[in-house]
Amino acid sequence: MGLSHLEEMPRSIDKVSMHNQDSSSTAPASVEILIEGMHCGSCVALVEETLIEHDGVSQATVDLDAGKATIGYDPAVVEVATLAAAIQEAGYAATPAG
Ligand SMILES: [Cu+2]
Repeated sequence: MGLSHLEEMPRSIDKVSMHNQDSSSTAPASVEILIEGMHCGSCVALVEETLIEHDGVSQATVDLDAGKATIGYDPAVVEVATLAAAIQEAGYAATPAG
């Protein structure tokens, strides 16, 4: 009697997660943006801060040697072009990779 209720719960949770991609909640995406003009740790910190504080960005890692930022973001909230523009406003050339 009580057992059948317990068995139903995990199944309904599975259904919810399977349909997540179709619904309004978008899965987080990752993008790389090539950055020119960074020359020290302050530049890296500035770009990271610019990205992380931006709406829709959950994660940002900037590699000074490679000259690129790896960004975790929500495509439903912000576009890559907007993130590149934010980097440019901070004073660096930014080109989305791919
Ligand atoms: Cu610098």
